Amino acid sequence: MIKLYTWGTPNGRKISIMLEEVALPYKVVPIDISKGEQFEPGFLAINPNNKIPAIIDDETGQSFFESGAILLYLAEKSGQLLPDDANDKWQVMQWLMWQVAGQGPMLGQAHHYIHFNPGKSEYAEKRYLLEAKRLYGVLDKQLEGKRFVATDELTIADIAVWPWVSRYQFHKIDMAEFSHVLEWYLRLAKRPAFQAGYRIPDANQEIAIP
Ligand SMILES: N[C@@H](CCC(=O)N[C@@H](CS)C(=O)NCC(=O)O)C(=O)O
Repeated sequence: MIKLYTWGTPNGRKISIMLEEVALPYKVVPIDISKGEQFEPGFLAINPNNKIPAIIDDETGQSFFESGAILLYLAEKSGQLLPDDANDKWQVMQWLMWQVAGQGPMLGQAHHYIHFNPGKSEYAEKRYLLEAKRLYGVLDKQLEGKRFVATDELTIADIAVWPWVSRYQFHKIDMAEFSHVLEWYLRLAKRPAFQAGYRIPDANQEIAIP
């Protein structure tokens, strides 16, 4: 059994969607980051970086933090969503790193300045809006003529990128401008595992549809 420490945010949803896709049994432990539960000592023992998501694998007693590392761990454990073929595997790694080092952090900053604190810094709003558009442009080009981000099949790269795109309204992206991203986003939104994983830990959350 995997214990998943999470909240209803893009990084948290990466892992609940992954667990649903690979059908590994898991138990959800909600960590309400709006109440500061990520700073409690019990959670610090699991993630010294005080952020969700984190997991404990009851089979081994090991705990892991950082969504990219957790996706890799679960792919290896389940034998799914990370191809064996070296070329394909490194395509997945490349787009996974693009997500964890670029798309996620930049869109996260866009949310802070554009969605949660508009009017605080004109410079930051412009900077992160421009960067969000640039990143959508990169993803749109990558998805042209392709069904999935990294290879011909669904992989952990899609699972990493999609939950951040699902917050397109927070970073004020008009999805109509990125038709390949839009087609991919809507297609994955129909998958039962994406729908179930999106509703963790709050069953009332609905996927935004442009
Ligand atoms: N690099 C980390 C980022 C995790 C992260 O930023 N989590 C956010 C929610 S999406 C969080 O826990 N925020 C609480 C805080 O910053 O105090 C990962 O990919 O797991």
